[in-house]
Amino acid sequence: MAESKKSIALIGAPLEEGSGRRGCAMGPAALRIAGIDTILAGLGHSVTDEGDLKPLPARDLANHPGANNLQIVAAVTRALDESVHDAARAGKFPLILGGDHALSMGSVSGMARHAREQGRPLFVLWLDAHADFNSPATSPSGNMHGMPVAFFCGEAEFAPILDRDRPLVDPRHVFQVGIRSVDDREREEIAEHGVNVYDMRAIDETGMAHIMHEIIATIKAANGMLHVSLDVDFLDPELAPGVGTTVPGGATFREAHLIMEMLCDSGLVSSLDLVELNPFLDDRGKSARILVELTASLFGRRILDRPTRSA
Ligand code: Z70
Ligand code: MN
Ligand code: MN
Ligand code: MN
Repeated sequence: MAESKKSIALIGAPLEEGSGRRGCAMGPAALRIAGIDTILAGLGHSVTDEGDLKPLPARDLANHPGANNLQIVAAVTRALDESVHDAARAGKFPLILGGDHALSMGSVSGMARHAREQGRPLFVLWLDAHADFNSPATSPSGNMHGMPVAFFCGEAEFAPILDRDRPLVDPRHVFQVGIRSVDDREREEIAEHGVNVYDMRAIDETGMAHIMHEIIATIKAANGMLHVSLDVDFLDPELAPGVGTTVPGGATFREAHLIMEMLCDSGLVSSLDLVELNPFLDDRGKSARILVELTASLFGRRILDRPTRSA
């Protein structure tokens, strides 16, 4: 039972240029209005809101025909890499309020740098309907929110965005859960790089608890740190309609809640992204509120004051 009180840094990343439509830039505001700071403070954590990122223009980069808004996404990546790394080094838990999923290029790179300095491997839990393993060369859309996993798993094409040793994260340390919309080239790339994928079929056949036990045991055995990246479309669209790319057959509230409770008990999680929330498409704040509920469960809110039977 890891019942530790944390120092949490909220970092707003109102990026929407990585997706094909507007609206995600309002995500950080919606999460704040839904009360993310007060619910975490109410659980006994110390919460500091760092406000929204102020990226510097990436003037060194040219536009790229296969990567829409590359300069904007690169600027946010560099700024978030710094903010997340600074917060983690100061002993804080970086909680990134998104913003579209391209922002994970920056949050994961910042945590990868921190983990390396700590001499521990970084693992990534990717909760998403999509694999997000396209690159400028393979993407059918050019939208960079479909590329962050390829970015940190080492595709060389991304090197001009952030000058780092690649891969930033060992692809075998990436666990994708809830995947149900994968492009043809992504399917090949994921297999080639050895990413661990638990698609919806795996969840239905073996159950979420079994999958999470397996993932948690692997990370514990390696003394790893865990970054969690939660895309709103991981959830079923009936539950969370406030997202640009709804894909039917998503996770239920019970499955998502169980993940958060098991992660909380594991004590492994060091950072979190809440991404793809599009308040313009939401139903009276429903999706923002669900993200806040799930975050509260990750940070120790419990229904009964006892460990789960399986723990
Ligand atoms: C598609 C692409 C995507 C999120 C949509 C979709 C990618 N694979 N990712 N919504 N979060 O355009 O690359
Ligand atoms: Mn995504
Ligand atoms: Mn997605
Ligand atoms: Mn490749």
